Amino acid sequence: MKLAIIGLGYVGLPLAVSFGKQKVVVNGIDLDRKKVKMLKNGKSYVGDVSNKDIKELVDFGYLNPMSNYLKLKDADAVIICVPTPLRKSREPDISYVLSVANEIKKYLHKGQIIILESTVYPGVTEEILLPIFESTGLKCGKDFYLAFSPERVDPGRKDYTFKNTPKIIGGMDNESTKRAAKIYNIICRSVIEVGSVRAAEMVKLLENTFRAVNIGLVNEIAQLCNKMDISVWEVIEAAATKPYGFMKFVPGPGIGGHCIPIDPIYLSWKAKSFGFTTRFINLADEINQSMQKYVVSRTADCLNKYKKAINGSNVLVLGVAYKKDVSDARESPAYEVIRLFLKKGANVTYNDPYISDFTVDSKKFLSKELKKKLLNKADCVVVLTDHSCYDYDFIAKNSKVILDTRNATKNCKNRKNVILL
Ligand code: SAJ
Repeated sequence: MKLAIIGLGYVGLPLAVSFGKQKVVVNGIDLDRKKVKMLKNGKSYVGDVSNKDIKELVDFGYLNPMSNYLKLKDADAVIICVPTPLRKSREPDISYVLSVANEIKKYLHKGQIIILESTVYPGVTEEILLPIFESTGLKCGKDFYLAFSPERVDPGRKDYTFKNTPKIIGGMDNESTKRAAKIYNIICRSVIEVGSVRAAEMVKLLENTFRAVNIGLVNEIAQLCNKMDISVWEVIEAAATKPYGFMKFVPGPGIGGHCIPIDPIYLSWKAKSFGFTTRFINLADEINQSMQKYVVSRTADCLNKYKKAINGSNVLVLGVAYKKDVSDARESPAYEVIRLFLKKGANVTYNDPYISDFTVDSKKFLSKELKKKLLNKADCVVVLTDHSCYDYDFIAKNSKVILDTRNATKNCKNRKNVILL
């Protein structure tokens, strides 16, 4: 089978590698020529994919990186993994999906199956992609096939892979569903067919809304516990001992990444067209976004202990990636936290071993080497991302005061100067 994967990012590249390892010839298409060049040189830019994997697959011809769509003409299957961000207005932006669909249409041929993996609101596959493809005169379910399959990639996670993570498939018709399932059976141990393409689109949104709402819940509880002088971290650890009926989520500076902060908004936006207000999603979004301001106010409390104001203080931020052990800063809460610190007159520096530079409102910061001097100079150290590679004993020993927003210092011997979110 000749497979084309469009969009070689955090989802598309690992997917291409998984198929390539099963000896499927994958034409990987990405408009970012820098990415294509790196792949051709056997280099990976995604943490979960090694250079060795890329080099071997490219050398053996199982992964052919390219920046044009010509190979679609002989692709049996096309999987779309392009970004679906939000616009500034916080409305869904499916422009990448649309432009790719209009390219696919030029090469659409009998027997081809198109599968959308990019997270969208229910209806995009049926109401937008289907008409584009059928405008060629080809009929879905007879001449070509169309399905949706939500991506379930969790960057940085090692225990769950494509193989052992069940894959949801929803096709426009039975034949489309069956053909899509056949493709994913090559790399996934379990393929779950749902009754419609809209159900499959909704599955992803429920999964990620579930996370956003539960993170919003613990973030609210964290703020309440602080007022009640209770350690929310201790309470969550204890609640997590319950072997059933509880799932652990932890507070933090807010939610980042290209999924959790965005996918629920796709759903709340679509719900409006049904005259429906998704109150849980809106409330979770409000609380999760309020955490950045909360981090800054807690930093003010820390500085207050030393009779200092944020204005004029040296604040060192540790970690700007959206979550630990990843090099991705998309939608990271660090942007708003640093923006607020700057607005209040703090002198901000940061360190993130995964992210060498970080721009906030056109002010470009470079990651400073984490030396004793840098820690000593800070009036307050704020741990925003709990990277595993940090030496938290070293940090605790050499900092005046630390606001730890992730309980990253939980194993430190001496935490007298640590204040938890
Ligand atoms: N976060 C918290 N508290 C938590 C869990 C997460 O504050 O208890 C924060 C993280 O720091 C991060 C954000 O929320 O800023 C999202 O974290 P996440 O663990 O949900 O990680 P993601 O965004 O990488 O979620 C990925 C998603 N997949 C992709 O990114 C391609 C999502 O589809 C998965 O549902 C999720 O992994 C997963 O299931 O772990």
